[in-house]
Amino acid sequence: MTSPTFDLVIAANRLPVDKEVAEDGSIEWHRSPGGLVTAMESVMRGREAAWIGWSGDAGDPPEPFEENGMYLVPIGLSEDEVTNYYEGYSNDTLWPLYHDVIVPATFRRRWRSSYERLNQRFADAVSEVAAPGATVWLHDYQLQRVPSLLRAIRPDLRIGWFNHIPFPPVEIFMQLPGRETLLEGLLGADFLGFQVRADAANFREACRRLLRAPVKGDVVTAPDGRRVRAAAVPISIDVEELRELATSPETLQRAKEIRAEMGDPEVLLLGVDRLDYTKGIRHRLKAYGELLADGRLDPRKTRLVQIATPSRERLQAYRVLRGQIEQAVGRINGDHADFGDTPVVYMRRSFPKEEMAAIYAAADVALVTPLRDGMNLVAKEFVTCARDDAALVLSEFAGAAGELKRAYLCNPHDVDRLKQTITAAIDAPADERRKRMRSMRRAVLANDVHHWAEAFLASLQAAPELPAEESAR
Ligand code: GDG
Repeated sequence: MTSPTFDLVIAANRLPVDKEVAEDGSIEWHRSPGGLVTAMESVMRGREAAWIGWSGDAGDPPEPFEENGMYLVPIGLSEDEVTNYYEGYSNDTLWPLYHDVIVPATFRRRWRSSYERLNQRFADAVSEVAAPGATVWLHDYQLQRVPSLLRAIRPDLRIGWFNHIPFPPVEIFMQLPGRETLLEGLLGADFLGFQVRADAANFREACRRLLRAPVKGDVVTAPDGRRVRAAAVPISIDVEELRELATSPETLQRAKEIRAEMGDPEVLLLGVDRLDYTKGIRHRLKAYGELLADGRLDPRKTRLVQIATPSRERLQAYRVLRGQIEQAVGRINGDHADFGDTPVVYMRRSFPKEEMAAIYAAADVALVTPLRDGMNLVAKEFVTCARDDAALVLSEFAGAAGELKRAYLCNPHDVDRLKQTITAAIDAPADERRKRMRSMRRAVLANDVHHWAEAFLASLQAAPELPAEESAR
């Protein structure tokens, strides 16, 4: 049977749905939580589109199916491929390497060949459902070989790729065995989108240094002579939808209850992260623990709510990190808790989005302190949901710092300064915090997720030239 074909094809490591097995054994698919799915929905609305991705289980993939008006094509991964392509090369080689080697990157030759095989499988699957001349939007570090593998079989396609994570400086990228292969893989695209300008510049510099590719402005000339544009298109959130949720009477009521359940603290600090070593959770806890020990914060009147969503739990680095975080939480509470007063409220699970909005609305100060982060959507979500006089402490190493310039910016490696920044945010006059919050809200509104998606597609259509709107600026 031949498959239907589409003018827009999206490929990402994961499908936009999660599998759930009902009590009677039947399979149901539910829309995955998370920004990418929301973002892409706005692009796909009213268009016929296909999405290629892994279902999340090892074994034979289910047949393609339709869900929510979208044609979904599952890619199968064997147990070995989950270990080698996904946990190995993607999450234990590329992820640490692209995040400033916060933990050392592991290099294994068999991971690399598995990555190549999977990227070929994705390219074949895209080719199968792409109509002649279709637009293809590839996502993220798991699929860096797909652009050139796809172009080799389908030169008619317009191919774009967006990187959700940072692209490292060439001195770090150079450590990667077979590094040229990835660069050549990406240069199969027409347009490459990055979170911030520095990432795009790092990529172009890597091409110049390691492939001797000519670079002019944003444009790299690939070894086959094609011109490929690499530029920043910062991702965002659905501001309108989230704002509506955050300002609903139910959410505001729930925000009050959350504070009351914690004994109406004077200062409610908040951290929301995947449990990942890039997020700086340990540094944040260290700073908070010291502020309590120094007597700068009163453990009876202060709470830090830390939500840590479980992530990549089979990888050693993540298991070690979890132990370290839980030890730090235990130590802080052991030193400072009292009956009814628990200075750190640590929750290692995820919450429905309604509850998340209420938690954002309840907090006084959000601590978004990653050691390195492509963008960090939590920062933008907080700004959208928070009270007018709440404050955001934000790491300079998050892509979001480029847009949220009025946050209380910090270097999370510098624990003393981090402590000062946290207390500055807590102590600032409400008026000052309001001014900053207004300015950050404007910044988030000016670039919401719809704007992001349109900007990416416009750049892809216009590549290698600038899209008309941008060149007019
Ligand atoms: C990668 C890049 C880039 C978290 N806990 C819960 C929950 N979340 C949601 C947040 C937010 C998302 O997960 C996390 O997004 P981040 O941007 O903070 O981080 P990564 O997962 O590392 O994402 C990052 C992003 O891709 C997009 O390009 O910004 O730099 O690393 O939306 O709200 N959502 C719900 N319950 C939870 O408990 N419902």
